[in-house]
Amino acid sequence: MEWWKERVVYQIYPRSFVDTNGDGIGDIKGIIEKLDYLHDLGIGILWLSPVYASPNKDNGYDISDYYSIHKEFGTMEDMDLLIKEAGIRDIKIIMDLVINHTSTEHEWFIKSRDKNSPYRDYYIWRKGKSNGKLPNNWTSFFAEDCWEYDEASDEYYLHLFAKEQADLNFDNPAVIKEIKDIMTFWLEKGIAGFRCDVINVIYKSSLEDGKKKLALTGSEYYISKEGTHNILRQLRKDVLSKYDCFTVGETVFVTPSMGKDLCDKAREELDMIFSFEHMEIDQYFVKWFPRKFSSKRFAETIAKWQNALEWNALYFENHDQPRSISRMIKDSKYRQEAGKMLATLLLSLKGTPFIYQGQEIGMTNFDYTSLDEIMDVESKNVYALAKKLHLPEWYIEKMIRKASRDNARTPMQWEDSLYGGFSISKPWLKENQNYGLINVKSQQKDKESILNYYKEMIKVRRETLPLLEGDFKVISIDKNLFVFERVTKQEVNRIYINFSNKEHNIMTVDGEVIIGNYRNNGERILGKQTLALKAYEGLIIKRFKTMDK
Ligand code: ISL
Ligand code: CA
Repeated sequence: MEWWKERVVYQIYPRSFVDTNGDGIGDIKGIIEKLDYLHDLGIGILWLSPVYASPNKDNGYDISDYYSIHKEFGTMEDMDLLIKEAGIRDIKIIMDLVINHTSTEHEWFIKSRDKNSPYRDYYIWRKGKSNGKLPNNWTSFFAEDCWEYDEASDEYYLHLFAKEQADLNFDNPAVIKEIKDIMTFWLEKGIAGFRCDVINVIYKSSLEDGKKKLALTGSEYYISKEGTHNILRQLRKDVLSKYDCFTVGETVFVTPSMGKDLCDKAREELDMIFSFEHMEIDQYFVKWFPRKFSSKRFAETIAKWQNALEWNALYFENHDQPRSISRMIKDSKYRQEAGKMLATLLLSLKGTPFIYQGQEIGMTNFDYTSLDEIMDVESKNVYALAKKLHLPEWYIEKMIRKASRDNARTPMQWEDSLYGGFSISKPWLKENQNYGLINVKSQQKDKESILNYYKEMIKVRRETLPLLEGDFKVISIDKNLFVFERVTKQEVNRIYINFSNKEHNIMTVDGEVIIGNYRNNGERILGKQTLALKAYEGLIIKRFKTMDK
């Protein structure tokens, strides 16, 4: 089995992880300081959200130099030391590869403003329509149109995200060559692969007007086009295949069949993908139209993707999503049990699990008191748009509280001291006030904590073959219960997940408890019997050989 299938990944959002020099911004030295913590947790791979030079219009997802480290995060020496120190602890590092766009402060873009520069064609420049309108009717991911006017040449450039993030032109072989060089540079430094940002939208097959939609008008011309597949195969063949590394693609609006085309082994494109369908359970079409979270739909969606792909990238949280406990758990009284239940589920599915910083202690959504405390560019654009549409203030506030990306970006809560131990100064984004209740230090001391459960569950996953490589099989999905199995020729593990704050009776199988948030490991359950699953219980039972089907 490939090493990237066996290991558990931990995503670091460097800005909010640990600040060592007191400027209120997390840094690379801070990550080095916590390597022992991560090793102890059982982490085998780190994914760093972008640490490259960037004017930070989108917190590093707007890169101005792929070959240097953001000053606020430290130096290239710090980065080299991080790779080395992680290696000593057998932790591999993957970088965020953001290539759909660069910052408009990238040297390429600055030069490309000149019509006669060879860099002009690195980006997508177009004349406006003859009636004075934009080159097309596309809308961006961040609640704006997709074109920005440049007076000097009387043309517009395309940006699918913020206007300071200009889309690269992947019809230009020189751009692909640049990307290969960037990848090689980092792989030579010893990193172990890439998380490829919005990778399934990089190639635009046409710039015609799109069919008008509630969001992302024009997306039929760039979601998972053949051009993207070609580029992925090239990057694989010419660069990635020469290293012991892997890729995980962030792929927006993919269906299972598109997903298969992007990461099926035989196609030699990506190794796995982050799909989004299970993150859309509590929304209508776009996240700004919330609906009730349904654990049944959640389980069905997970099962659908488990069955569709050979190997999934498993995640319930990242730097763009609300915190899973705030989002999926109705009864906050059970925060601890529910946090462990979610850990049981995440780490027993088939695929490579990704844990986002703070998830392992059950951090919750941002508890800001005023919209002025929100920093994210997406939230700000949505606010402006909602205002323009005359939506009432209370409704805008409600939308942002529920879906803002800042929910997951508040500083990591290390201990019960000022600013949660993240920094000695006021953090760049306000800390969640519940750091006294939820922090690493107190959970390390508490045997029953979510943190210690994650640690144990990671160990169990590593040591239990069916959880690593077994087939996935649904047993039942109903309103609150998700029951499935992981099956190898030698062993069957059955997983029970209770998504409600009530007890539920189930018929068990004959077996032994591997792990659970209420029961002792090794406890035996003999003979088929009724068992009352407790509120938010997660339980894995190893079935005995004398199996009653
Ligand atoms: O969170 C989202 C909007 O509600 C997503 O659509 C998100 O923008 C999308 O998943 C792309 O995300 C990635 O690329 C963006 C960056 O802002 C995100 O942080 C990154 O994860 C542009 O680079
Ligand atoms: Ca700092």
